[in-house]
Amino acid sequence: MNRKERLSSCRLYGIVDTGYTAENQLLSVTEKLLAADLEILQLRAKNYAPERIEELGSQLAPLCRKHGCLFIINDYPEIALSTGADGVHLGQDDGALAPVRAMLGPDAIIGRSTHSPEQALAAFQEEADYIGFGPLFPTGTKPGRPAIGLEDIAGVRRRLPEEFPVFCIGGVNGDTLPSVLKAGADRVVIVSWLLTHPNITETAMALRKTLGEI
Ligand code: 3NM
Repeated sequence: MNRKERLSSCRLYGIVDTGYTAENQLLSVTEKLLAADLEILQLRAKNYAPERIEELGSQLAPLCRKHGCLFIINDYPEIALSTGADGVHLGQDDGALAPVRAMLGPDAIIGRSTHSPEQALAAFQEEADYIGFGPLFPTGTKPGRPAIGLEDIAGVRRRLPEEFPVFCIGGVNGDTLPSVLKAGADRVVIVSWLLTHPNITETAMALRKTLGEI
C-alpha cells in the first residue's frame, strides 16, 4: 500500500507533543503508542528550534517506519524531507500548499489544520491529503483558540468526499469521544488525554477498536 492508501485507513491520529512529554520520554512514549499499532503519528514541538526538531524527528522516523506507522512532522516541510518523514502538517498561517507539494513530491502526505467549514473545503480544494477540524472543545493544547463545537462536523463530512480524511481534534478524550462520534466524526486526533494516560498502549488500542480501525 502506498502512503495515501495507508492514510485512508487511519482512524486514530496520535501526536507526541513536547508540551506534555518531556524530551527524555519522547522515545518511550512513542514506543508505547507504536505498541498499539498506531497507524499515524505526528511530532509536535512548538517553540523548539528547527535543529532540535530535526534531531528528534530523525530518531522517531525510523522507529515509526519499523512499526509501519506514518510519521508526520508539524510545521516544517524541509524537516519532513530531511528526516524521511511521510509528510508534514501545516496550520492556516503556513502559506499555500502548492510550493510544499512541489518540495515534498506527489507521494508525501500534507495535512492542514482547519477551524471552520469554509477552511475545511478550501484545504480540500488546495489538495491537502487530510485535514484536522477543530478545536471541537476548549483545549489546553491550543490555548486561546475558540472551540467550534460539534455542529459542523456532519455538514463538513457531507460536503467532502467520504474517502477524504477529516480528523476531528481538540478536547477529544474518553468522555467526549461518544458525542464526537455521534456528531458524525469517523476520525479523531487525541493528544493530551492519551499522552497523560497511565496506560497509553491499552488506551490507544481500545480507541482504535472503538473507531473501527481494528
Ligand atoms: N490543533 P488535545 S486543536 C494541536 O483545532 C491541535 O487545529 C487543533 O490536543 C486545531 O487532544 C489541537 O490535547 C490540540 O485537546 C489537540
